Amino acid sequence: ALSVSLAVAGFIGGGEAQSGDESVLFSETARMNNDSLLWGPYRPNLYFGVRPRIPRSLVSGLMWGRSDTYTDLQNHIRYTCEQNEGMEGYGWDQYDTRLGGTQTIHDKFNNVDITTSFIKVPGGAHGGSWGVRIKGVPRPKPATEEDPDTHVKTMVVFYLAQEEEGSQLIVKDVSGADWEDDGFAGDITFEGASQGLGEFKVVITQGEGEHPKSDHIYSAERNLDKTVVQSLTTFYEHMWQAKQLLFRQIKEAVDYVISKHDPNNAPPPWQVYQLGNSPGAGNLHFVQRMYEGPFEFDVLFSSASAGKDLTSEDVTREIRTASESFGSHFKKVFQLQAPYNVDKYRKFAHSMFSNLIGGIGYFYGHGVADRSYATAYEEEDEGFWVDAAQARAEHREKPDGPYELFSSIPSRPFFPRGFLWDEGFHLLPISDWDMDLTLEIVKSWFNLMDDDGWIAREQILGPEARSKVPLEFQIQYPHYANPPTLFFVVDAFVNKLRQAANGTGDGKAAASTGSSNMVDNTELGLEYLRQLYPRLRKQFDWFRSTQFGDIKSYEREAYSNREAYRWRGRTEAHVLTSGLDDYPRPQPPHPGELHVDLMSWMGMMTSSLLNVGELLGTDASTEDAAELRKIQEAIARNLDDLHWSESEGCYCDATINDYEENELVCHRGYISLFPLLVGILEPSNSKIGQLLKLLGDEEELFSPHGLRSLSKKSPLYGTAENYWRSPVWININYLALVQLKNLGEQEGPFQAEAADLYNRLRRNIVDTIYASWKETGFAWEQYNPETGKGQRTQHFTGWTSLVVKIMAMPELDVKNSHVRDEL
Ligand code: 6A9
Repeated sequence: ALSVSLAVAGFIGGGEAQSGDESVLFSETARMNNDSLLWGPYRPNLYFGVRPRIPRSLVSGLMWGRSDTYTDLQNHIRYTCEQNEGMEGYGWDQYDTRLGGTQTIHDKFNNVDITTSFIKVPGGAHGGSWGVRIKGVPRPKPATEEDPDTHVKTMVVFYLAQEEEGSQLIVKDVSGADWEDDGFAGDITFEGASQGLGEFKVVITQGEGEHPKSDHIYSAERNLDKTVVQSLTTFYEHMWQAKQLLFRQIKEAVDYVISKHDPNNAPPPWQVYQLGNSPGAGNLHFVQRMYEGPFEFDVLFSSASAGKDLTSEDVTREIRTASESFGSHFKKVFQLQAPYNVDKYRKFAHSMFSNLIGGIGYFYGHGVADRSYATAYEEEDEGFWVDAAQARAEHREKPDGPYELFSSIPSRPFFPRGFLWDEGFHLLPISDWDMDLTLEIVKSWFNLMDDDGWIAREQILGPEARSKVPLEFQIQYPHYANPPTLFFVVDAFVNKLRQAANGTGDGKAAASTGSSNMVDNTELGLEYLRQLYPRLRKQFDWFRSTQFGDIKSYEREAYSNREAYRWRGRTEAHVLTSGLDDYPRPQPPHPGELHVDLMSWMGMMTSSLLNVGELLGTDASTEDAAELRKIQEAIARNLDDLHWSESEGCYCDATINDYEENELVCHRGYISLFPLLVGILEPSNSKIGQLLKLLGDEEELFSPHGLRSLSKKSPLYGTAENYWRSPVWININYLALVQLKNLGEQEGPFQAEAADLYNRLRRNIVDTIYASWKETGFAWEQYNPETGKGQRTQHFTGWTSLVVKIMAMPELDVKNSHVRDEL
């Protein structure tokens, strides 16, 4: 734990000499961030779970399930988010990482709608206090032959676990209670202390709600209509398996009942499953309640150094304040544009954004990496992918870390962990909302960079995260890349800083609708960038030294600077590292292959570094600039020389054919557009015309639901896994929209065409995502280009949430351009 905190501090300090003032300012921002960002529902893999951004600390979680029958409860206790388990949508309707927000969970199977309203109150020296109001409203339950009872009964368990070794959590004023003793009829208070949190108190209020009644004789033995608390002491390693632990404890309760009662005349399930009451000291505490009908209670965490205990009245007030603030902040930050500036789309936009930002998690623990640097991983020879697969099968991986990561995630039920290139997209809407939070996340990712400049693509940290992923998918390889989309975020920050620095009064405010210290206080922002720049540069150098294309068989002289690139780690069927997993590539794989998407990303990184460097004007960045400009020119030239196909009118991957010659391999689709998508083509570049033709052709990429990943005319369209071979992906469509808008807004040969495509694509995308959301209650990983239906991963609230930015982009006026055309 200690080494992790030091590593984090390392970024701030940067190990470099700083002027005293700046470092003071910088740590001031760090402190403010820590205060309002310490706590959160940072366990997004759970329907609801709170933890602080401290490696081992106080964690908590919510479980519930209907307790009408014996089997329901066993099979349908909700805890971790899962797909397709009879949920009619769930997620944050409003959420702000600094204030809190409200989540609703529509649990059809369990006949209950749950609301979790989480709020934070700053104060004191340990990140403030927080509270959550948990509310359940039963759905009407029709009587059936098997189950004539129309009363909905719900078991609710809230648990607290203290992960930090040696620190305890104690139920106040109670110890050594007898198993069969009464439970609690009033509030339950826990007291605890730990290194990171100081002293604190957690109160679980009695709240409202009826216990189910039963006239079974068992009712006379135990007072069953109260809240019970079971305090346990367990190992840190087991704590994440809280649900299994609960089952173990429930089984104990069941065994107890069986030992005393005839199984043929058993008490009803809500009595059988009631835990024994054993409150006291421990590091894991289950608080269990059985309800019939609606219920509501609060969990109130009060930091002692705040000097004042949080109350339910505070929670009521803060829920209101958070909601009001969310609404007005949203209006300012995302000004929804016609035709989406009406209420029904606002609600949708709120939900999409809130789920993205409410999905932010804090992860801690070991990953798994193979740092053997086996020769086969150099992928130099023909047949390299066979040798590499063999080397991987030798399993030379080892635990890697521990690391900590603060990040958003693609999907709570299915991928509740950090993905490098997804994160760059996630942070674009988040940076509009809260730039300081964004920069905190960027920092967290760059703290994961190793000495060579590598950042692992997928962050599966700790046993809980790893338990969801088969071993072969857990292993990270230090020669595998992933698109450097965090550079987009850095660019967004640089542009805001520029605006703020240039602007006076109004301009300044406009640059920072998200009210950001880093933007408002330009010196702070620049200092952040000064510390980040060497890391950006290092990652860039890592790409250049590990993902270079082998162009020795080409006429090397012609290709200045040898700018040409190849993703490492490809197999016959996949280039997972590219992010476009099964998008068709040259076959068979060849070590002389060149990938146009990677070349484009390198161009984008180069421009971004130049952009940062120019703003900073430091000696180092000025020195770098000349070299970077040379690389930029070489990439522009080589893109055309190595990747442009005149006959296809688009960009293509290249390989070495049987005659040892460079040969273009064109699978028309997203890859063909890449230099345009990442924004490295000059608006006057005549090739854009041909790319727009491909993009806009309804027989190729343009569908009523967005751009297809592969041309409908491709023989591989919709084939094999069909993951990136026809479906519509929102991240790529977003990039296309940004570029089309750019072209549509400035005079040039493609202005009218681009504006028209932009307007139509924008509507197709928004309407498609909205319709699916309306119908299913969820955002989806991708959309079917023929039907528009959301598909693959459900509740994919990662880059699909870019729709919020898209709705805030203005429709363009194409009329003028048409007039010009007619003239
Ligand atoms: C494998 C299976 C429970 C695939 O959104 C994350 C990534 C994207 O970065 C990538 O571009 N998704 C896209 O092609 C999802 C990847 C999920 C891998 C999970 C393990 C575990 O089964």
